[in-house]
Amino acid sequence: TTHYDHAQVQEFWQYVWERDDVYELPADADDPTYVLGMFPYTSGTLHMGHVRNYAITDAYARYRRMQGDDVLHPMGWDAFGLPAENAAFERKTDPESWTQACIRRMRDELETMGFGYDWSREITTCEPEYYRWNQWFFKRLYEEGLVEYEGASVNWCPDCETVLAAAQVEERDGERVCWRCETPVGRRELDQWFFTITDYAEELHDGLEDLEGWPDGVREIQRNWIGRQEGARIGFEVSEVPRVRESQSDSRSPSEVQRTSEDTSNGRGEGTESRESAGPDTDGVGDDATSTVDVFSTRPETVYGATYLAVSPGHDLADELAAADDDVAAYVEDVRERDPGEVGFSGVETDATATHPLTGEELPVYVAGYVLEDVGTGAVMGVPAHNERDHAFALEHDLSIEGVVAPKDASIDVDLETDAYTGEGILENSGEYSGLESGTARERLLEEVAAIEADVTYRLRDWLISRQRYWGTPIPVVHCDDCGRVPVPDEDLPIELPEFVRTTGNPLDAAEEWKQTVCPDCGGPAERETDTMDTFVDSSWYFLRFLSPGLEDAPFDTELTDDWLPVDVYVGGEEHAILHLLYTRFFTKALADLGLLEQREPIRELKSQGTVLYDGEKMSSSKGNVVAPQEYGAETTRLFVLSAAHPEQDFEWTANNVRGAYELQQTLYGMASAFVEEGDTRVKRRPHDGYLAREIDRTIVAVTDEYERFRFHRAATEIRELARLLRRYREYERPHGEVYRRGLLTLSALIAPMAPHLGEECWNKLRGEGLVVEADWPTPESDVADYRRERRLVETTLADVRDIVDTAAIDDPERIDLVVAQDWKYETIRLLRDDIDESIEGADTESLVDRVLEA
Ligand code: ANZ
Ligand code: ZN
Repeated sequence: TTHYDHAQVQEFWQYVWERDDVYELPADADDPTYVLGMFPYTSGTLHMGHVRNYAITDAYARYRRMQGDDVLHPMGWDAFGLPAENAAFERKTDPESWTQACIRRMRDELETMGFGYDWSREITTCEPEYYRWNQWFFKRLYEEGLVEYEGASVNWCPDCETVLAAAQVEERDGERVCWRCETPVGRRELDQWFFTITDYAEELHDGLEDLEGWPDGVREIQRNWIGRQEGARIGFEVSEVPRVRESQSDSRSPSEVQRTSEDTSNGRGEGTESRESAGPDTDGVGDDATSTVDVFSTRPETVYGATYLAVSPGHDLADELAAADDDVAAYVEDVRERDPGEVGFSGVETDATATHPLTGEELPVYVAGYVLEDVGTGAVMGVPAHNERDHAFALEHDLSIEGVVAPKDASIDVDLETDAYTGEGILENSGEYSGLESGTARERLLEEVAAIEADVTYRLRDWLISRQRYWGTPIPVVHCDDCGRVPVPDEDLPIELPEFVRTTGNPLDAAEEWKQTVCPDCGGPAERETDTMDTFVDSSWYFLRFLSPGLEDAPFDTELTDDWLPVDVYVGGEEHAILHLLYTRFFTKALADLGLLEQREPIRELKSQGTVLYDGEKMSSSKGNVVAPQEYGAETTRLFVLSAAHPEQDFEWTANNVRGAYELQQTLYGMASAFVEEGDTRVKRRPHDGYLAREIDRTIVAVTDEYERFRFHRAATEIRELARLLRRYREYERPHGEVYRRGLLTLSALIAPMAPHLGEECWNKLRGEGLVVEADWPTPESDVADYRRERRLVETTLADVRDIVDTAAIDDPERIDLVVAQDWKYETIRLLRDDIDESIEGADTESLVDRVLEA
């Protein structure tokens, strides 16, 4: 039969592959090629985005395997997270059962698509064997000083009932919304756990430069997110800081007091400078009447234009001033509960004054909501003349505006009463620096003034990992009245989740029995931390676990990671540019500093795959425009998603294009079947068999090149062309048995990475034994080093012949057909080409055509 019955063919080969363990990494592999697709979130069913993602990694993994590499191509489940909790709530089940059901279904779907994974390495993040290592890492990071616990004004999603990391808040139509449910996000004041990713801001930024295997777009997004800014730190003496009353410090818990003396002005420091040196000198607060407040500025040369100092409501100075001044206290409290959008240019003047480091002038000190707690030092010098936000603040609070930079070009109109002038120019009203260009003044100020020091800050915030939800990794800490926060000893890990209870709020809070425990330090009563970890912790290191998934006494085998990392090729959706891909870089670096890894970057080559569209919109269940992957059979779907476009481009799902993929399968299958059944071949060689043989070689070289570059769509085009050529050859005459068979076998092998069932079926028909997944990648028989040049030659020759035919105005359509349509005669024509060229001028064209035809 010549009809390709995909269901039957799929089932059969999937059975054989599994029986023969063809995707299992050989035990003696010493440096396998690591091909990884971002593991799926266990949402319930596979969608077209997954299929595209995994078709890409699978095609590449299969290609590398046929090239002789040992290939590590594993799969697992990103199984923690809020959707499971919500689904469990709605369906009156529990997250565990729901998630396991999702996994069963999705694993089935992946297998139906014929993706070749080493299932012996499957990992599931919601299982204690996995998440115990999240707890273990938490403890190592904690010991290394990379974990902080602190009160912060944080993003809160009222719908998900949990806080969100900065990177999980998205801007949509000018509103700040939850990345998951798109609900507008509010603020909450809460004690939370953070990983201090900002300690790595510099390395995360600078390392992007060397990630040559990453798309420029992703690197740019990360660069912007990290937001490196060069500038200066300027110290202002602040005086008349009222004494902190004794009762104030008594009311704090010991841990809070300790934190204040350790931390920076802005709570969580930004940038690379040590925390201790940042912000006001808090030593002895309450005793001294003065302290230094550092501000960060990108334009230190405007320092003579500073007319006030402003600190954020979260700044330590704001705390101190609030303790003595009810107005300040009221403002701070009010503004920290408000959404950032509502804060505007509100502020409150304080009793303190700041001394200008150059003029000695006394400047008013404000607490102002527009000064952000975790940007720079959390304090600014207000330069209303040259900074738009300061200008707006000055207008609102009636502060003076003093111009110190004039545009070089005198024709530029500057009216500082209405607008700030933010450009560069010539300094004025700036003491000995007046008359200098801004750039020069900046350099000299940095050199000459002790209070002004070159500095770099980053926009990056620390990673808030606390979630007030059940379905995640319990944070391995207990709260003891006497000892404070105490990490759970390693030997008590994992701390497993208690049974799920349906309740509003955080189910862990309601799990009284689980919550009540004893303090590992003093043995007294203590409560477990009820926050769980952001699920992005799980995905930050899963690629390491795949190397030694069953390991019981360590998260991974360091001997293997040293040899096998980084991941050679990682493929996933472009939406992960910051969240997952930044966290995973951070984790790798932190683990390297813990001495657990040699590598400092996890991924050598990254491919971010584009979106599958339907009627111009992203295909997604929320839009109701989903084509189920199973609708067309594995082969058609895989071939189509790979041949439609370059992996990084979006493409449109249309029935018409899908048909193209379907027909290619039918053609190949039909040709292989007919060849085997009819056996009508020729033994004696004819000249054009040589051409065909070379076209087969040329296609091998071309397709190999395209696979190397992930251009599956172009590989498919080459395959299609060779198939067409073979078919025409077959239609025209009895084919040469050996050449034609090699052509068909080559096609089966070349298409196998993209359409493995079809490849297997044809290969089996033609050879009767062996598996194409385990076959060697085809190699050319002849030397086709410069196949492109040859191709061009053939094409121009064809064009010449067309010209000849045209000018000859031959009206015998059959003859014309013969000349222009029989591609396989190119070679013969090419041999004649020099002849034709020589005699073409003024020659009898009709006789030329005759000569061509005779040949
Ligand atoms: C004084 C100054 C004068 C500044 C001037 C700019 C221009 P942009 O402007 O986006 O590049 N800044 C520093 N820390 C801040 C904080 N915690 N919250 C809000 N604003 C803060 O960002 C750099 C500028 O943002 C800094 O340089 C500072 O204002 C302000 F003519 O300092 B500038
Ligand atoms: Zn939400």
